[in-house]
Amino acid sequence: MNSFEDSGFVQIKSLVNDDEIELLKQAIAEHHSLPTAPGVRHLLRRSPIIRRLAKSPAVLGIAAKYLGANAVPVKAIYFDKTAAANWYVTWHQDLTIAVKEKIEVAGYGPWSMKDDIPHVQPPTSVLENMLAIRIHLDDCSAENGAINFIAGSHSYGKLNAQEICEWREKHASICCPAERGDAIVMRPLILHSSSKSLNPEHRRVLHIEYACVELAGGLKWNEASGLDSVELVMATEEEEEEEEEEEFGSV
Ligand SMILES: O=C(O)CCC(=O)C(=O)O
Repeated sequence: MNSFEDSGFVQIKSLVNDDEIELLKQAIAEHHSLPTAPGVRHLLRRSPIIRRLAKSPAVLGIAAKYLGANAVPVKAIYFDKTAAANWYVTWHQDLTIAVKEKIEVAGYGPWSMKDDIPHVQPPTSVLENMLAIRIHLDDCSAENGAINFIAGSHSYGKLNAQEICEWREKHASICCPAERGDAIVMRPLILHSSSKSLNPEHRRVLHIEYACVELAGGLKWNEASGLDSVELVMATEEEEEEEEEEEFGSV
């Protein structure tokens, strides 16, 4: 099971270089002041540098390769596992998306709130038209909580607890260590988990989600005003963006 479409994940070596990683770390640090906080949400809105990276030819090109030319970044979140913030992530699929405003629409639910932003489970067809690119800002071995996947599990829609148990019993999992600068591309519906980190090193990951479909009934992706209007989200910070464009030129 070698292709991304079959397995549901693929690793890309050396997507981001050392200079770019330093820039990303600085950009994230501006929003991550509490060492006990496991991460930062909504980084497309918060950071022009992250937006720039998400829309850069190298990174957006990967999303476009699998989702088509309509692929746009819809969410970016950063997390780290350290001695102060360390956790085990049980086997699950990524089923929720962040939207601008709660609107009851058939096929969308249940709803929840995270960081005061409405989140909802969209229909399977939306999740099937998404992927995430996880960019590693540190080396990440099995000991510091590398992500595990069950290959092929993304092709069976939303799985209930019983089905997840069956997948775990019948299929081997694959641990995906990564080096600093590597990326792992994954479908949100793939079963994945990760262990607590067993060493005190940082294990920083920037997780950027992409989609190639509009949402139904007037719902809007929280971090993009619409599939073809990501630029509008950025318009108020255009000048800031222009300054930083130079710095991220090669990504
Ligand atoms: O990076 C990890 O430890 C797992 C993250 C995860 O489970 C997720 O993004 O849904």
